[in-house]
Amino acid sequence: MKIAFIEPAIANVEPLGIAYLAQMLIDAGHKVKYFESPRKGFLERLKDFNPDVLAYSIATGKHRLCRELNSALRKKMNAFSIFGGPHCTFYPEFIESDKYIDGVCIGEGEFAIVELVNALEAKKKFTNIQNWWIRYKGEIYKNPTRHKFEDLDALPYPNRDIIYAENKDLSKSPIKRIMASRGCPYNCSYCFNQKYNLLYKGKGKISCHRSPKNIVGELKQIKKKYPFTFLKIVDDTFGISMDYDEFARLYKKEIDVPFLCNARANLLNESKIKYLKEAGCVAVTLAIESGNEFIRNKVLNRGLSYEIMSNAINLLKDNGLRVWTQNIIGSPGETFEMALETFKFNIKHKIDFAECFVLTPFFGTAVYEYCVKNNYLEKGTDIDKMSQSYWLGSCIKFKSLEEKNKFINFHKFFGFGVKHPWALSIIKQLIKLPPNTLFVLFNRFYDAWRISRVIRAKFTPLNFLTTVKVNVKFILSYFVKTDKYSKL
Ligand code: B12
Ligand code: SF4
Repeated sequence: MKIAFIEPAIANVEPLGIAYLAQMLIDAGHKVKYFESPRKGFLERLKDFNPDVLAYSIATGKHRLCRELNSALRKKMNAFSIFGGPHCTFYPEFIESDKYIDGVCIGEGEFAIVELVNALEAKKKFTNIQNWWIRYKGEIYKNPTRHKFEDLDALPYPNRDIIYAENKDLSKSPIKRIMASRGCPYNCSYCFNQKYNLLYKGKGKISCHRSPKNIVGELKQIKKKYPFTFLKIVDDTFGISMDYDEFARLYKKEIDVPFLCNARANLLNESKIKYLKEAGCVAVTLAIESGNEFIRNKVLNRGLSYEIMSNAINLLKDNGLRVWTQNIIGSPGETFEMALETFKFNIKHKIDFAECFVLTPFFGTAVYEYCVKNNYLEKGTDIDKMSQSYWLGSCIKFKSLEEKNKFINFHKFFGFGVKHPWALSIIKQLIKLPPNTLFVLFNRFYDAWRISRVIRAKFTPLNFLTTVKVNVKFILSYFVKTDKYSKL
């Protein structure tokens, strides 16, 4: 069968989920192509390929664009439309929102997609396949999830060729990304892992790690075809159950490219940090989320004390690693003074880059339930209106519109203010203005520049221009109106 994976925007990073599924389908004998819809000749190229299946990978927010695009396409072609990714895992009821959605995959997709496409090809019954909610002849069939696939080393490497064939800028990017593990055992209230773990309760290990040999094997393959000078390991919490010693040795010997990874403060210790450093790690992303104890541990359920976070940062810095923190403002019940505690925590610890998000209570998360229970959601909030971004707005109720705007604006100057604390009095005046595009652009470009300072990847002038181009297009994609596909 022919499967077309479709992205409604120009991707600024490789969609790894799609790349994993693509290789599984190719190994099962199917033809796979990847298309980005804003590209020239999108519709003609898609029609030429003549797909049997249209497939979309969606996070909440992006689901609207994909649904509109899919229904515009289905009015022009006969195909079976399937969707997967975090939005479907959180909210499989998405299938009910449009008659052109034929299947929604919950959780891991590798084996589920192959089983479905094989059944479609063989014209066999396909309404009873695990992980799928299927629409067929006016009925919706809801199937349970299968056992989690734990042996990640047994999966084929994700297929980047199909992604880079469509998005040449990504293939040339000096930064590449991999996923070394899946799953996280913590229960932070705003994160999808909590729901994911409930979904897979009794169906396999929560956290699965690839072996260092397998990770390095993939990187060697990428290096040969698509050379890179910097690596981002995008795992939620890198190395939870990894042999650090072996990873450091193999990575240094075979790859030797500087990298960045995410860590959790309570899991770091002197020995792990030494191994990371030895391997070539130059910076670590550490989620602080809130400097206020109540918001951090009662609302966001982080389970981290001030001391643990502080010690981890000091350890990283003492070992010469740069620290990139992640922070959340605008949590339910947070006052501006509480948000300032987060800001000051970052200043006190001289953080290299303080990334900030405005809390988005994704449907299905514990913080969403907390908001509903305590009446913190704006009237009219529903999953279809939820923003794709963590930074353009908020559906949390604040004591006034002015207060809400203050948070939205403070987010735009957070990273800058942490690096330049003298600017706080000016920032306090600026954030009284209505939120505007200028502030958004300032934030996006300042943050991009800070990130470049933290990772210090080697860019040729061409690399640099390409990266700027890719990111500008990505930022613009947030402003895309869904009705644009009616013109297709
Ligand atoms: C790297 C990453 C990014 C990267 C790249 C995203 C990408 N397109 O690949 C960047 C930085 C760009 C990014 C941006 C965002 N991200 Co992000 N991101 C991640 C992260 C850390 C890893 C994603 C990944 O590569 N996973 C590895 C692959 C193998 O897993 P996967 O994509 O889930 O795919 C598997 C299944 O979901 C399924 N599947 C996926 N697609 C499909 C499609 C079909 C047809 C089928 C059958 C199955 C299927 O099968 C795959 C293999 O098992 C996840 C957390 C996580 N642990 O997954 C968050 C995560 C996906 N991101 C999230 C969010 C919210 C965002 C943003 C909205 C944030 C923002 N405002 O900027 C944007 C939106 C991006 C977009 N337009 O979709 C949320 C999604 C929550 C939700 N309800 O949707 C997550 C889950 C983190 C969280 N907060 O809990 N993200
Ligand atoms: S530690 Fe990070 S990845 Fe794990 S549950 Fe918390 S927010 Fe999610």
